[in-house]
Amino acid sequence: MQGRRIVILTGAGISKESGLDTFRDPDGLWARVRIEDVATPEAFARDPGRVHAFYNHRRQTLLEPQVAPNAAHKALARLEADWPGEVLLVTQNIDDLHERAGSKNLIHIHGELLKARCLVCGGVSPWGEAMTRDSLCPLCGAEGTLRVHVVWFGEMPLEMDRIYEALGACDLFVSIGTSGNVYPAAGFVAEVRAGGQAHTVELNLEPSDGFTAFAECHHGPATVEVPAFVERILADGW
Ligand code: BV8
Repeated sequence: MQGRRIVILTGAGISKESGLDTFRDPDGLWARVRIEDVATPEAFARDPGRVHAFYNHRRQTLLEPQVAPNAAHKALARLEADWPGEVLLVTQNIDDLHERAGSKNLIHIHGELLKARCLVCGGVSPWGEAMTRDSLCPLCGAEGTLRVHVVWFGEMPLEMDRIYEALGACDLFVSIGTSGNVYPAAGFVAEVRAGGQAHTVELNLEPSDGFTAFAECHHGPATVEVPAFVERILADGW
């Protein structure tokens, strides 16, 4: 088992039991608002106030005291700490629950809710309060030029080169809490399989749209399936 490399992809399902909404569950975010109205550059250009309100509400929820990392987030941080090889965690989530659980080798492919990006200086800053059209950039002082630092539909996801390099070199790929709807992340398992040597696992509440692409699947809540899976591979590998 020495040195083998693991890549983990997580989606909104891993944060559900921490009290954060998913997107495509019956009670999810996209059941209440349309992607076209709040999660595209066109929506922001058309009605920035509406987009700010959508992310301000999610930021406020994330910062509530009862929203905390759950046993699945903590198990992944333990895996990174205890596994003898590299563990890279690629999350589609814009919350900070993986960081708060202790994960360090982490990529937010779709950005981060607790950061602001300035359209004038391009700088990215920590941002924990409501963002409005009057907000000032902490770096250049410009007014009304901030957007939340997330990747909207039609925008380039972050750190793709580093991710594809890790997918091509890994020995185990684990997909957790994602419906397999959004690309390019939904295509990562095919990328790994094209390399030929890695084992692929899905841990999800129910079979995702892409579950047949995985060599091994365990369906149930992340707080049950992820700790059990981490325990098993730390003890016996795969
Ligand atoms: C791109 C950030 C080019 C914001 C998000 C037209 C124009 C342009 C692009 C496209 C187009 N048509 C299609 C595309 C591609 C598009 C796409 O895939 N669209 C889909 C809808 C078809 N993709 C893009 O636009 C991407 N950019 O293509 O640029 C490119 C291409 C290749 C390489 C380089 C460049 C950008 C996509 C990013 C959009 N931003 N989020 C925000 O958060 O508001 S995406 C959004 O969906 C979230 O990030 C989320 O993470 C992501 C995926 O959703 P999931 O995480 O899977 O959540 P979901 O609710 O769907 O599923 C939850 C799962 O958990 C379920 O399966 C459920 O069963 C499970 N679950 C629930 N409870 C539990 C659980 N599991 C375990 N335990 C539980 N307790």
